[in-house]
Amino acid sequence: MRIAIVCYPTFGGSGVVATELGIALAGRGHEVHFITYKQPVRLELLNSRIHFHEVHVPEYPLFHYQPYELALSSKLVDTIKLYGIELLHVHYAIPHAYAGYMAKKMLEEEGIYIPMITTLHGTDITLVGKHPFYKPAVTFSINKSDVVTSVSAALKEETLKLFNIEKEIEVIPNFIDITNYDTEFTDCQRSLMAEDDERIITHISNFRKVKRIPDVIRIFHGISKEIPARLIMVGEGPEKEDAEMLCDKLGIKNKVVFLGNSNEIDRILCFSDLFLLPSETESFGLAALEAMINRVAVISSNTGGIPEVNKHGVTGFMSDVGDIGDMVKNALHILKDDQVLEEFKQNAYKEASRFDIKHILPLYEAVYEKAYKAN
Ligand code: GMT
Repeated sequence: MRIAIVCYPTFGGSGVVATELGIALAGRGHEVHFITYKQPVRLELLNSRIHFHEVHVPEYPLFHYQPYELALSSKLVDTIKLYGIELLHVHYAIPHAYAGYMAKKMLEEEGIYIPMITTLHGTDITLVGKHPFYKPAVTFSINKSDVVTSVSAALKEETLKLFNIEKEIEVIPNFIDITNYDTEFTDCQRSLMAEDDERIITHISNFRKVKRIPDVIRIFHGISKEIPARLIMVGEGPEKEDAEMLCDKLGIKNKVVFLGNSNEIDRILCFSDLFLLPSETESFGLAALEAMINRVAVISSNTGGIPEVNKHGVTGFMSDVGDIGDMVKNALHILKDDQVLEEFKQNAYKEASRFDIKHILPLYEAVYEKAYKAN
């Protein structure tokens, strides 16, 4: 099949999932066209079945806001026609489903019918999408999609609760490719980051409010009062500066390293013992899954889709949002004993393998097939 994928090309989970999905689809013989404003961060183009088309938005001084949706829908129309694309898969409802629907309608005027799959990722529903300024457009574009998928059962429930949805929503969880982790890294350079007797705790996110970054720092503070430990913070975002200041205030500056954005998170996770994800809300928690497949135990909140990924008492522990004391207690239970830690690490890997791409890719191919036939 010739498939167009629209996503955010940045470090967010939705872009990562869309990119990895496209690469895997190309591996199965499909021709995949990424259409977005920048080359997605995890996209390597050394494959004749993967194409990238950049959306340009000309700057015009009269416009206070440059019309990206307009440029995207025009680019979709042109690319779909030029390459004979048969199916459009948009990741993240805002504004991709909206622009996709416009493209679909424009193409219909020319006798070209193309099915559109919309995948909901979380913040397009739980944070941004439900805002009254966006809600009518989001509801409309979800209902006008040919197939709607959501990355967790929790996100599906939330969508049905918040919006007036007439469409069936299919749950297709996020995934990882287990073949990349069959064997443990041999060049895992733990000594670069910590002393032998220190536990390594990691957090990876885009440092937005929803991630509760101060909780991450305070959980680590609690842990480091009891055992030797280091915290590695990976990512960039609006909460980063305050987090650096909080580390200074708590006197743990020399135990915390802020690495910024990284394309090599597996290299960091391979020597991590524990992953912290105390988010306010999380539709799935792809970062936790990536930690788990790297044999890292997870301490998280119990919100949204996280319970579908992190198994309480098995791969880590979950606590109520903001219950820092409970998170510290659980982290210490895992970290204080080598044998307990090893058990959690192995469980994390085993549970993560349920989300191997070989189980998930056929689910996407099945919805593509269904949408294509129904069109
Ligand atoms: O979590 C973020 O801030 C990024 C956001 C995104 O849209 O890229 O992530 C959402 O989608 C990911 C991939 O499906 C999920 O794993 C994240 O849980 C979800 N984030 C939230 O719901 C806050």
